[in-house]
Amino acid sequence: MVKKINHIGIAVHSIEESASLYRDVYGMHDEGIEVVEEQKVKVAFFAVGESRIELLEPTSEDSPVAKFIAKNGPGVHHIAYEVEDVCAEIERLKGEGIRLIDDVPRCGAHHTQIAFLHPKSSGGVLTEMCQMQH
Ligand code: CMX
Repeated sequence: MVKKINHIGIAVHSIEESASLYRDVYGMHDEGIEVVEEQKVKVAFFAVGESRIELLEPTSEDSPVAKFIAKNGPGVHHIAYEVEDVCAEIERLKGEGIRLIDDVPRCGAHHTQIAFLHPKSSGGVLTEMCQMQH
């Protein structure tokens, strides 16, 4: 079952241009930038209590985030819930009849294992389950 909100993903054209709103205006702690090759995104994390805002900048035109921005413009892209065991969560969700994008977990930012649910199966909200690797 879900433990807490790990992060909220926000699609941006440019992390460089967007970061100052979160860092300087909102005063959030900047946790640095990482490229997640597998997801074709560059991500920047800003801490908010136990959770984070994750800015997502596409690294190629066929990135899911590039497609999202082309269709909707920049904005809230997904919500990520933290779980203890992402493989068990995938099986549990399948049993509930939920459509998964990832049947097997893949690598996310900050040493996480992640699996996305299809937004058509999660009330129009792209939803990620993520497991921290200890
Ligand atoms: N939130 C809500 N709905 C979304 C969405 C999003 N972020 N992205 C796409 N959709 C909707 C589209 O609006 C579309 O709906 P309609 O059929 O009503 O028009 C439908 O899902 C299909 O979207 P599409 O634009 O045709 O794009 P694809 O089918 O090629 O891909 C999706 C959609 C969700 C399967 C794909 O974007 C995906 O696999 N996403 C998960 C991976 C991802 O986003 N990775 C980046 C994050 C990295 C990280 O956090 O580490």
